[in-house]
Amino acid sequence: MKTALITGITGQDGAYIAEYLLRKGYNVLGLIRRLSTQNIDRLSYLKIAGAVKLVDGDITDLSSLIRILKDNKPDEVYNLAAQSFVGTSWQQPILTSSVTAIGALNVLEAVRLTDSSIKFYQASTSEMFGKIKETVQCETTPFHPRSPYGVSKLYAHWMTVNYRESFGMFACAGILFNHESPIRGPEFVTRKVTYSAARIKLGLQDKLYLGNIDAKRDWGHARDYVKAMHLMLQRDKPEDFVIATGRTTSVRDMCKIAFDYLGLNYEDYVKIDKKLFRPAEVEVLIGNPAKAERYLGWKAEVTLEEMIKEMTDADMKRIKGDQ
Ligand code: NAP
Ligand code: F7E
Repeated sequence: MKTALITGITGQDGAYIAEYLLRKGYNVLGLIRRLSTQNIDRLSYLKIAGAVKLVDGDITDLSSLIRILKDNKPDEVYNLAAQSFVGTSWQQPILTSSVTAIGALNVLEAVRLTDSSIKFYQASTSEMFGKIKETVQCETTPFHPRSPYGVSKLYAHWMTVNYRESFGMFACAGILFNHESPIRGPEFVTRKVTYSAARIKLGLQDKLYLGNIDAKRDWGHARDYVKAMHLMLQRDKPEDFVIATGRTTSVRDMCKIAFDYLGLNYEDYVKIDKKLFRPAEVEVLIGNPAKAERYLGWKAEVTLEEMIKEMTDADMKRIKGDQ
């Protein structure tokens, strides 16, 4: 039985990959930071809270990482922990860099110092492409991050490459484009839209305020994307992969999909709030997943329409449950 350590297990992807690895027969460990309230809602939502072993630590604390690796001897480490909200990264750039950039280096160092044969996955991101240099982005597209989050992720990405090249570690980065689900954080735009559309339908809200609705993203489903993380660590050779659907959609059109599903016209409810625009925007992203298709046999399965429907249904159910 293989053992996997997941940092960020309480987040969206951490919960889905834990579910996926448990189904594959893994012993799943999750790093959990000390908080004054318990934060396992996503694990409970997927009904796996009792099936994973939670271990205390923080990716900004190298000694806790070394202790966990020594005590538990995992075969694979998935570094998913981060301050992952782009908007907050301008408000808290130093915290974002400490966690998202240096935190990843701490995990790499802990692996190198403890047992450098442990396979390591880094959660890299399409935000590293930022002000895009090619219309469709792939593994060789040059980077130009546009936020403290993107810059921090680029540092972690290059450290992953560097540890692979310097120490021969099995370290890979998945460059994942946006992926969402019913357990996406409510601050991200898809979930903000599905949650608000459901509240509007139920008469609990009048308007939805958004920022730049002309921005375009390549949106997939988190449940599909975590499979690619695992596949990358099962190969003989560590390499980096773009994980995307190959389709891009504007925030405006994503709103239309969600409101149409509920029989509403989004133009009657969506209003623009200039305060929600970002200091520097990533206008458009669209990934080319050809390398992942060829070498991992991976392909996105869930369409944006199917995912928005699943998210909206889940939000409707939650809101009705709260009433
Ligand atoms: P998420 O829901 O925001 O989850 C982030 C996780 O990191 C949470 O479990 C959080 O714990 C944990 N964390 C934050 N600071 C920590 C610290 N100092 N020590 C230990 N854990 C800490 O993010 P996600 O959407 O699942 O994304 C997973 C990873 O993929 C992130 O690295 C993200 O940047 C990256 N990524 C995401 C996407 C996407 O579209 N979702 C695309 C590309 C890359 P708490 O619950 O305690 O806050
Ligand atoms: O914004 C625009 C916003 O916050 C998407 C993270 O998982 O994916 C995510 O980052 C777009 C942007 O995601 C609102 O300006 C308009 O252009 O949902 P988001 P993100 O910034 O793309 C990448 C791949 C990651 O790695 C990150 O960790 O939507 N937008 N109006 C808005 N966005 C938000 N959040 N809220 C609005 O009101």
